[in-house]
Amino acid sequence: TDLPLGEGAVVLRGFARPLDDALLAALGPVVEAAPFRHLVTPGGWRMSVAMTNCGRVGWVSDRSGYRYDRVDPESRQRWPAMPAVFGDLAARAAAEAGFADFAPEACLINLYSPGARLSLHQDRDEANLDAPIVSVSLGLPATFLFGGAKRADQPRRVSLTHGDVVVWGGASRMAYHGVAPLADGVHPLLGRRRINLTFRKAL
Ligand code: MD5
Ligand code: FE
Repeated sequence: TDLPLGEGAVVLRGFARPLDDALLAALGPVVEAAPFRHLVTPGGWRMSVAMTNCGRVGWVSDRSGYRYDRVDPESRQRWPAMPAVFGDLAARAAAEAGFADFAPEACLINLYSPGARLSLHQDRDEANLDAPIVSVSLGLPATFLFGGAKRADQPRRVSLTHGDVVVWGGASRMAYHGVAPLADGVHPLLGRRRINLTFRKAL
């Protein structure tokens, strides 16, 4: 059941569900090599969402700005490789939404604990803005805030639950968006957590 969210965004409800065990198994060694950490924004705020990355480059933020970096600033090593099960899922989801040959270099992994939120922003640190972004929701449900081309556009509230995959293409690629503070709860597989995998053509 693919439902267009509008403006080029397609929700694939439960698309990742059959792979949830495999995704979590692959995530283990990734977070062992590159643990979740709370990044600091250029303005000096500690993000409530904890992040890590896998793939050829990873998204990082610090006092100097946002960037994609080949190296994890914590370990000073390259980010862990993107597990095949991650890349394959992202490519299949993109193809389902009409984007052939989606080969993301970057997978940002966002960890939400109860209360964690992502304020309204655009994703514009990527060199390639024509490619879609694919996001995979796991664990506790989140209220996603889907805005428009301008920050002032009133966002729509969309519930994203375990296994949902969204392909953000077309006009939605540059839409303002965020995540409302995560409501507490317990997910059978992930406990009191939401994990979002965000796949991007960054280079
Ligand atoms: C999340 N992460 O749920 C989201 C999933 C981020 C971020 O926003 O920057 O790490 S990606 C959602 C997204 C990407 C590009 C466009 C749009 C949404 N959109 O048009 O709403 O942790
Ligand atoms: Fe974003």
